[in-house]
Amino acid sequence: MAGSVNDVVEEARRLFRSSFGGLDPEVAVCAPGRVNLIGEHTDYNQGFVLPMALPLVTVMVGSKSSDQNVSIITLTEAVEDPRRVDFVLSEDGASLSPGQPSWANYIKGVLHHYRASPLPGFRAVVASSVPLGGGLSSSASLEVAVYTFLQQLCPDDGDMVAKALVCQQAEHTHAGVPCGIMDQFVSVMAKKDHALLIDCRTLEGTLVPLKDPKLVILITNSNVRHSLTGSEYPTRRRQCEEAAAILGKGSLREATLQDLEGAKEQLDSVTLQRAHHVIEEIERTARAAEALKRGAYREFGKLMVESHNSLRDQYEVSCKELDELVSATLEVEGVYGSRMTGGGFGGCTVTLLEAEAVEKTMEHVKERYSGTPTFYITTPSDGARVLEL
Ligand code: GAF
Repeated sequence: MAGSVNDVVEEARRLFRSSFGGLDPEVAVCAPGRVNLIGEHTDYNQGFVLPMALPLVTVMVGSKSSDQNVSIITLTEAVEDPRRVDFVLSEDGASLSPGQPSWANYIKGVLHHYRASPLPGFRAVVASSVPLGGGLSSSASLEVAVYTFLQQLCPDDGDMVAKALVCQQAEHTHAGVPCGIMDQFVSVMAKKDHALLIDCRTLEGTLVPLKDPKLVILITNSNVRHSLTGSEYPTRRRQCEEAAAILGKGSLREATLQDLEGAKEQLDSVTLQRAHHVIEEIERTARAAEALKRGAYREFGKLMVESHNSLRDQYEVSCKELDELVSATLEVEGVYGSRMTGGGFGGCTVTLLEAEAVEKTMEHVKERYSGTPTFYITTPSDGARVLEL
């Protein structure tokens, strides 16, 4: 995978030195992006999700300053200018309101909701190997990296669930995305060689071993992002809440297909479809985690395909490019399963396959896909951590 953690740190460190008077940063942290193996659009319905952290990370290096001044430079490609922001931490928090450039809002959001005080000023450089807008949680990895950085400057009580919740809150208030908890939770809690089954109702994570030299997890980036993303996500969330309310449930996690059948007359056909996906996907994810524990890859792969089809037909968050990638991938022998991953409308697919089949799968997909794919052969990695300098 392109850009090891060390490479990203070195790049950030060089820029820190050249931008801030030649001094070395005192703190370095990183937080990973994620790929979700199964359990899509279930987190904000209190259901199960099964993501794993990637070796792709957002890095933050920096040092405390003796005043309240904050200066942050980003090395992340494809964000809008300016690449540097400077502000003063004020008592009333005014400097932490969202504004331009938008990449800084994720950082301001975490500063705003941080769980300890008083926060000192600091200088920092942010750099990332997580592709921006690729559906691999570049934003959650930034939020969690910022929180981990602040923990070194002004320690909190170390509660990891609270940390994930603050990062989610930052995304809600400062990026305007009403996301669930999956991305931030896995970026905080993940462990190398494991996927993480998250119960989004109790906020408990269960590690599921995922290390087998005969197995590969392949991410394929469609390299498209449809502009629907912004409006469609909150719409889906609202439809789910409406369905749960009509069914008289606190969330769709509490609902069954029989409940849905019984309330058919009160639900419009679209809301019915959305709820159908969520109820089945929650159950499918629990079954998939069991299958993975048993090493039943074929069974797991079948559930991945069912998940994709349901996201395409019932939840309607796939797109032609993702469908093309999944279909082409499934044509290759040795592929257990493949599906879109993340919010949808572009971004990536995730595929579980025999290690021996990787080369021919990538060749085949390159040939069949109408766009230009990018591949990542990936392994489950650790969550956010402090790095030695
Ligand atoms: C995005 C959100 F940020 C997650 O919380 C989750 O809802 C996902 O879409 C869909 O499963 O990544």
